[in-house]
Amino acid sequence: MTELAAVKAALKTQAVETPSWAYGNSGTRFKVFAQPGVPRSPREKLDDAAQVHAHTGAAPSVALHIPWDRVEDYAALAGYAEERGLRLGTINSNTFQDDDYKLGSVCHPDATVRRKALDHLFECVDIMDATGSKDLKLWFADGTNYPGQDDIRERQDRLAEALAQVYERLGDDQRMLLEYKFFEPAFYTTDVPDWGTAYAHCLKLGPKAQVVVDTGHHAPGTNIEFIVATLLRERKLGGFDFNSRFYADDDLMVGAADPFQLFRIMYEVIRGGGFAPDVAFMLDQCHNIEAKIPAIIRSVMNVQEATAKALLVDRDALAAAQREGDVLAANAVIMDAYNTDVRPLLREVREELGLDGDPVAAYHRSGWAGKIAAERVGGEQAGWGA
Ligand code: LRH
Ligand code: MN
Ligand code: MN
Repeated sequence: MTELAAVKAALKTQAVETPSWAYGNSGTRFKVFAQPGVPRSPREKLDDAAQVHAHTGAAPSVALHIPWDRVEDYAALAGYAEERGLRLGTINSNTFQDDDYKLGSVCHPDATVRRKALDHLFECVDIMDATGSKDLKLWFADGTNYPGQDDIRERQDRLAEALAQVYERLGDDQRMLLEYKFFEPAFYTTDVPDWGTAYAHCLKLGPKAQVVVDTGHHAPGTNIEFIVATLLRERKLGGFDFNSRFYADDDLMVGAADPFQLFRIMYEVIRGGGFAPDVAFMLDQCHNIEAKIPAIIRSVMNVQEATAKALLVDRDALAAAQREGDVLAANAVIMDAYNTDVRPLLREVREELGLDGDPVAAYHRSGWAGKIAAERVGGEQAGWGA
């Protein structure tokens, strides 16, 4: 196989999971701008996700968020997804929207609240059993706002206890992905603020516990690719929540704010052997002002473009320059790959898969946007937090 054929073959295997909540209405705490045609149910979210997959060929699974996607029969929902060429992916737990969770969930000082949170996590594993989902994503809004509010160390003990119980409940082919975030909604301490804390918990728990890197969850200037390289080296990188940020947890389209950073991350993924099914590439985004379905298509394409550039890095030339200590030559190898226009290559890849070379244009031509705007009138529109 020529080198270019190998790059194309790798690109054809890439799958990016899209989040159910990205299809629904979302906004900031200031305003949610409703859009016409937004899904009114988990099934309609899957209908939209099927459009993204149909035009990209690279988004075969959809992450659910419980309770936002609560349904009576999860196995039936999985069947509905399958009929549309999709599968249900990661189950995201939600222990942050009840009044009971004001002081935390699994780290709460009161054992009854901790129990309630734990029961929710068990329910999420039950849902995974019904849907065939492999991954449980855990993000906790737990933390404190004021020094002295609670005991930092004891909160870690409570967290460890809850995680251990969930770990016990996992089946052989199920994993838990622990997501960190340095602040928000808590502002003084966060109980899982960084990759080190997540890693320490996952290491104790065992191989089914892995760290998930949400690219929007770091302090400005953080070298995320270094974290990725380290976690992969320790076999503890479970996956990504991709999005991009200018300020804090902006949840904007991945690769929009800093495509160079996304490329650097993807290079470390490939370098570390993470371009494999056990590292989950997921989006965690909200499309507050832009049309949602084409924005998700664009996001998938942005991941593909960063990946194509990372695959094009001349690893032999890079290694040679690094061995010789030729700083400029090594950097030039990286920049040459980054500066390559990979859009024609990706167009070819899509056409070889029988798809339109331009997924956004194909979506606009399909008439889907007009169809859902006409059909989905009335009823509650699903959204972030609905
Ligand atoms: C937290 C987070 C986490 C949640 C999602 C809605 O900021 O990134 O992944 O589940 O947002
Ligand atoms: Mn996330
Ligand atoms: Mn987030």
